[in-house]
Amino acid sequence: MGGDLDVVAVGGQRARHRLAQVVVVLHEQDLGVHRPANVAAAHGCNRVPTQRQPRAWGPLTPRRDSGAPPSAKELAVPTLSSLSIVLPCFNEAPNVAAAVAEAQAAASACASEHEILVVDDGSTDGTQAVAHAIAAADPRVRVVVHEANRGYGAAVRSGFNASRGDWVLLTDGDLQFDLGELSAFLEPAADHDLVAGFRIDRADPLPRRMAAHAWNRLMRRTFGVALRDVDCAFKLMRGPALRALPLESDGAMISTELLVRAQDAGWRIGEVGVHHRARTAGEPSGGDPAVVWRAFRERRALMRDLRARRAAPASAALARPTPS
Ligand SMILES: Nc1nc2c(ncn2[C@@H]2O[C@H](COP(=O)(O)OP(=O)(O)O)[C@@H](O)[C@H]2O)c(=O)[nH]1
Ligand SMILES: [Mg+2]
Repeated sequence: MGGDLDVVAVGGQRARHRLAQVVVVLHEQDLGVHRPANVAAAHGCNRVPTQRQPRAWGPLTPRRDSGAPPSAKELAVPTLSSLSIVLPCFNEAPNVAAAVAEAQAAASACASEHEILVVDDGSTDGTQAVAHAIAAADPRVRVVVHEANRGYGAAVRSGFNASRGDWVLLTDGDLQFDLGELSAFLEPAADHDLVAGFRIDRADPLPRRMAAHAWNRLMRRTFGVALRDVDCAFKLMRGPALRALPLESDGAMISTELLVRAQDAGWRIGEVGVHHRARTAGEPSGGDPAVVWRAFRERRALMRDLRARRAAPASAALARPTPS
């Protein structure tokens, strides 16, 4: 498919008989993204062709009666060679130990080798001390420290830079995802470079969900991001290619930037439906006005940067990932 963006989306819906996930296939012409002509449209008149609804072609991975996701072994899918799980944390002292434990369990089930990277983004609630205590007892856990808070994007980038795995899973340190669902990402990972989660039942208040809906639409129109849940913090990516991406955002814009640069580099991108839990401890700040304002500022910066890069000679383009 040289140079194509062949997006396979593995979706999920809470059906009456528990979850029955569906696999859908989109083709580049459905998405209207990634081609220079569309890029020009995105920046010239601020819109790209509208994404058509994905087409379903079959059921996949029903959940067990217990409601727990099936393991990689039950699904009979190959595990990953090595996996780094990146957990950005800002004031997550009540959550970080359980988040690491859940990440360990998911990584052990889905990868031959793994490491867990806790990125403490200048927390003031003792997150760092908890993380260091866990790391002292387990060499597979590493702590990356920002002395002062630098923002979600900066924390994500520090985690990516420190990672060493053939694969990297980005998720949050606040326990809002069921990392057992990583098993559903393994099959699409075989022929994709990035498998992104999308939240089936987002457990956030209505105003937050409405804002997210508007933001997703804006990201689609501005950048041609062809995914339905841009900010979902459940993304599995090929490590070497990820570490070569020139990411710059320090705030929440990092999620869009990651997807746009991956699309531009010709990554094959898929989607998997994941469940979302309400936060039970700590404070969410993803919807804070300062975070949103920073994201809009970084959106403008990303538009400028993309315009310059896309006008540069083709030799400056990033190499497409090579399957490991
Ligand atoms: N919002 C925010 N989150 C950060 C920051 N640095 C790291 N994080 C982590 O990023 C994840 C998502 O943050 P959260 O406030 O839960 O965002 P939300 O789920 O979108 O409301 C959590 O694990 C945070 O601890 C930061 O500066 N701001
Ligand atoms: Mg959260």
